[in-house]
Amino acid sequence: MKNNFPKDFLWGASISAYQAEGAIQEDGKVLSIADLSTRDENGNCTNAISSDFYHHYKEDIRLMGEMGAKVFRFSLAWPRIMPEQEGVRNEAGIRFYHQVLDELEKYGITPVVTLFHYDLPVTFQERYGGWQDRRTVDAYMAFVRICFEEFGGRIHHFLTINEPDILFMYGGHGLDLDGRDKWKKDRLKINHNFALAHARAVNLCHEMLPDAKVGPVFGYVPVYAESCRPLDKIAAMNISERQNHFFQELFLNGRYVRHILEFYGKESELPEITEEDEKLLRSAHSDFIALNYYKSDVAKWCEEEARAQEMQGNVGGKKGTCVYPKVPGCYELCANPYLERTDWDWEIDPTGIRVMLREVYQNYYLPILITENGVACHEHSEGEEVQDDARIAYLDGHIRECGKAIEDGVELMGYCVWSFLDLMSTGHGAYKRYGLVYVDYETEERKRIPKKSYRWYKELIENYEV
Ligand code: BGP
Repeated sequence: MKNNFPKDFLWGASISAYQAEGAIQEDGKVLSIADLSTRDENGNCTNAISSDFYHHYKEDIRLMGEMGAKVFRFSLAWPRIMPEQEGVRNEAGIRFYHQVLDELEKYGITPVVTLFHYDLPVTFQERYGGWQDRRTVDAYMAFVRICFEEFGGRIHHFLTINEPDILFMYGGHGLDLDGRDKWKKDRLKINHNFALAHARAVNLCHEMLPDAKVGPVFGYVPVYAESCRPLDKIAAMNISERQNHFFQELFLNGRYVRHILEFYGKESELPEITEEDEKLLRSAHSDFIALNYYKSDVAKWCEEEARAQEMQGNVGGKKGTCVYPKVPGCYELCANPYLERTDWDWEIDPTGIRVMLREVYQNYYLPILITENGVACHEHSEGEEVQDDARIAYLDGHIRECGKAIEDGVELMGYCVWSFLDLMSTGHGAYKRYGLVYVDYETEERKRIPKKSYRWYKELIENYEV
């Protein structure tokens, strides 16, 4: 393989706090709305222990160090750091992250940190009613200020809000605790408040930490037209503008794409956008763009007279159970005959990551960090190494395409596998496994067993080092 990767390329892996830490009510941490939305059929929090990174971080970071990781992307849990009140710190939570940073330093691993990965504390949810209320933005900023004050000397890469675009498209993670209809009505307001929170965090970071870099995280899904029929191209543009471009313009250029705002405004209440908001949104200049990539979509034209169909994701991991959406007069999605799919019906498309990198780079010309890329599999181990050749093939294919994108001229800073270890999936439970390291959920001690892909990635990082 041709080595296009620069010497200082950030090879690494990702997790998020609520999906990996467990200890959800320990040492002063309160529940988050994401904790509430991940209950099993008996009503128990399935991420109560999860991979238990909270108690295993030393072992996990040692494994990361031994793998040769240069970067670790994780999130700081707001309900651990500022659980109850604006500005009131939970010292135990803060200490935990200092200890994580100590371990990372030991192995020379750079932290890249998400400030919000879905875990709004229930305390603030109850007080303000959630992200649809602007007071939640102020509360987030109080949390962000604590993070900058406390960790600013040790963390130099911050991410503001994880995947506002995917949150808008699919909801979940506690955003729809009051029902799907209510969330649908509120989602433009929620998104507007995410954008304000993002802009304020970017500006505060530049003000308090002039040497740090800060940016948004998008979950990008490139879209192909099903055929060269001109209307299929329009359909592909329609969905791509609605799920990708709309959010990038808002978060990166501070600009609402008006006709898409109006499109979504047909079923959601429009947010109040003051002149001050507009000024603020335009004033925030990100230093880099973080992108999460898993799959691509295919779109074709959907006739006006067709019946609308909501997307029904495959949550059970049984191939072929996903139902594609139809939006009459706009687009419909369909299967890609050229691509295999995962058991959760996500298209496996290495070229798509190159498409994404080029599309985003040519619009914004900012350095890009891949903060998530990986594949979920059904896996089981009785103590032996999991032979996850499918994951190796997936990662290998995607990394090769990243190399080609660099050749195409994209400034790519680094690449993080989702996920370093098995953890709670955002919508599909703990048994949708993504990790390079297997976690045995059946045993109390949550035994770690590096998979074959861990060994493979370690070798890759070694060989790529110039
Ligand atoms: C991204 C999220 C991650 C992660 C990933 C996989 O959208 O940022 O938190 O979970 O998707 O998704 P899932 O867990 O639903 O398979």
